[in-house]
Amino acid sequence: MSILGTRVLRTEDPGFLTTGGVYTDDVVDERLAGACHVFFVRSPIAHARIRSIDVSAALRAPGVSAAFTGADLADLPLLAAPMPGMIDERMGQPPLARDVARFVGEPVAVVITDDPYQGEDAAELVDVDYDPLPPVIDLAGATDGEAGVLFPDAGTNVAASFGDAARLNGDLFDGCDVVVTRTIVNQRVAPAPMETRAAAAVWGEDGRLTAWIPNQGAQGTRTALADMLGIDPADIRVITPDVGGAFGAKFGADPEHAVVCWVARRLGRAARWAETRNENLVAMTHGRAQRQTVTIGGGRDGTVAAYRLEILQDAGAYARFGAFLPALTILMAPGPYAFGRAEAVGKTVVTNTTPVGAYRGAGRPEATAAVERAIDLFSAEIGMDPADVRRKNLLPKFIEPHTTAFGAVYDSGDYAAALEKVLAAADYQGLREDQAKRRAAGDVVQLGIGMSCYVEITGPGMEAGGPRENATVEVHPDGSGTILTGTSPHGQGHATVWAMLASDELGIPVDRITVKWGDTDLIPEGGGTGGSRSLQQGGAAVQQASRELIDVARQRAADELEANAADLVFDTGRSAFAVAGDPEASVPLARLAEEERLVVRTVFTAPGPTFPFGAHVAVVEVDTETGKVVLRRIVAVDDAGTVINPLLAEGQRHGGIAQGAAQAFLEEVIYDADGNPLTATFADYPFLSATEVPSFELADMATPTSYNPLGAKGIGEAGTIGSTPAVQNAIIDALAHLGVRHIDMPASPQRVWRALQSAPGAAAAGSNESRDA
Ligand code: MCN
Repeated sequence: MSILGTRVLRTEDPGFLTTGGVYTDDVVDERLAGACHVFFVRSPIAHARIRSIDVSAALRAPGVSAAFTGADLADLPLLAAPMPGMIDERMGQPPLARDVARFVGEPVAVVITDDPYQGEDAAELVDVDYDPLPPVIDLAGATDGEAGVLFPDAGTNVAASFGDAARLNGDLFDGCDVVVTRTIVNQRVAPAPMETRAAAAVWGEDGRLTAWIPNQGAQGTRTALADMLGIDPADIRVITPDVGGAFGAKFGADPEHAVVCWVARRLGRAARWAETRNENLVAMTHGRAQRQTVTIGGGRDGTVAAYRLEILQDAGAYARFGAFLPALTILMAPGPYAFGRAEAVGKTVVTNTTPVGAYRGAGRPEATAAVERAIDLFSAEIGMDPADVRRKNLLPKFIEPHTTAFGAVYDSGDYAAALEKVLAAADYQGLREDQAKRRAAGDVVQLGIGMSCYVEITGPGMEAGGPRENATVEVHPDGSGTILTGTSPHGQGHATVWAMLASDELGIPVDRITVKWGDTDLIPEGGGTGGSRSLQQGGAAVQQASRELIDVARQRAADELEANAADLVFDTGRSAFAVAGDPEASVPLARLAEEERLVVRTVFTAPGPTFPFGAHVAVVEVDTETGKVVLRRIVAVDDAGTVINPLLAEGQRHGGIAQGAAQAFLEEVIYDADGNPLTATFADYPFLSATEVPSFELADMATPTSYNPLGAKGIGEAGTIGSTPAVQNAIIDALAHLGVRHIDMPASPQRVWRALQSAPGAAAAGSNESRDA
């Protein structure tokens, strides 16, 4: 019987729960003996010319062996956005600031000490003469360049444009009874992984670099390091220790990682670095950071005729992956809806804030948040139940690929079924009745019901011929197995699921299969883990390699049993080949590995990305006197095709939902007008904890994809995408009867309270005027 689809417990957990993980800062290796420690001196000013840096006092401090500034690393290339041609490459990030510091937290120098704790004191003795320049913090100011042009060579603050805003269709909303438009904020958030960034680096006598770095794919980290150090990737070995969360922000490598490697080479000594939480909050890339203008129009019967999305993306101080996010948002702009007409454009600008990068969902949650808010605004305007408006506009079920106006090819979907399922699971009718009672009674604490429908893209790939991943499967003479994978789990449980997939084919118990990743000398190629690509590509590769291994073994078994290969059956129960009709004539798989290694490496290529979808309902209580929001329920349908391990898939949904809900009502990175971060500690950044969320109610739905033999789509980001707009819509819904139409995220008590203060009181939803905070 197949174990696929069963709740196999995570094989990773006994280790984590007993001896604990080995994170980069814990790595013990003789090559790292006597390592020096790197501490970064970071700019306290958002925008300043660096007149001079004097490290002499720091060099006299206890334990300090060296100090370096941007001038020492002036030969190294800039860290550019990974999309050449699309993003202005002059806006790349130097390893250490050269003449200009561009955000609070930007590394401007390093001090090198013998003891890790000496660095912070010594760094204070580095005397940097800053000549403050006017900062550009506000997005609107950044666009027109009035506040200043941050990269004079570029002559503009615009790092990238997606579509031509000047050529938007002036007739798009012709014939609509109702048109609603609003600018909404998809605020900047911090990834805040439990393990902050770190690195350990040493150069061998052969001139090769070995670097231990927490990352989402050692191969991508190797490429990024090679680019930043200007050396051949073949001269780098990246090793990935345990990773304590990444959420998109540990893809590739950051300037700090390159600096640590550079220091190790320069000093001929191993070097280590582990950042503080404060550094992590100001210097690791942030996520989201979009200002969106949605316009939606249609008939009073609820049919949406036209939708427009205009995106202004904050890239932060340097154009890194964040600069590219609008492209993903535009791709998914109409979501699961069959709008008659739709258009979307985007523009990315640089500001004097922390660079923006990928954060769980990267561009797709922003698309969903925009369209789901637009649908609710439209529903309120025409006075129709938002569930009915969604019902009217969702694409009908399809099993053959559907191409959208934005060029996305949705593989399969049944969006209306997901919506009906979640409404039934939530008892939507009952909730509305409860809400009506509280409204009639004028309760201080009102009930809000919000929903979202979404479709997202997982496993996107730039590779010609289709996204792909490799796997190597080996069976050993003792009956155990080893898998090498190009994916890079950091909480997703690939060790368990990849072993399940091989076990299912080979009949080797899960606990006798070792899964390895994250060493570029052992596994030179791999796409890593991001974009929820791993199962549909990496897992599919493991299954394919296992099947190919059985083919190789079959021939060996035929020779051994002096039988025809076609007459052999493989019995997974015994992990052995037997002659059909003569089970006594058999040979175990393990024996076939005795004389010659039984190993297969394969590459699985997908025809394209897959498009998971779902629908969420959130129920909140909002205190109309204090503005406090309590999240009471989240009911979620997340259809990721065939689920291979429900325990892991549910874990991903739980984590994703919590993160997404946190964006709706808690988390936000805030800067003051001078670009000083006001959320640089966990006392100020309201990181979500278990106390703020209820137990989630997960309903099952599985529409298999034909894009891989597993039938699986990605689940790693789904929770984040569906939950944010559901919670935001619920909070606004709680106050809709008072005339509140919109509250920007996060719907903090202050924002909710302010929205209430400016609400027209008893004005019915459906008035022509929109209200917000
Ligand atoms: N799975 C399944 N059936 C499916 C889909 C997935 O059983 N139909 C299982 C997979 O086998 C795997 C897990 O669910 O064990 C997630 O698989 P997948 O959807 O392929 O996503 P990835 O493994 O590629 O994970 C990436 C995704 C992303 S992009 C971010 S960001 C994210 C996330 O995963 N960051 C995380 N989840 C995280 N979880 C933790 N603990 N930490 C992070 O940093």
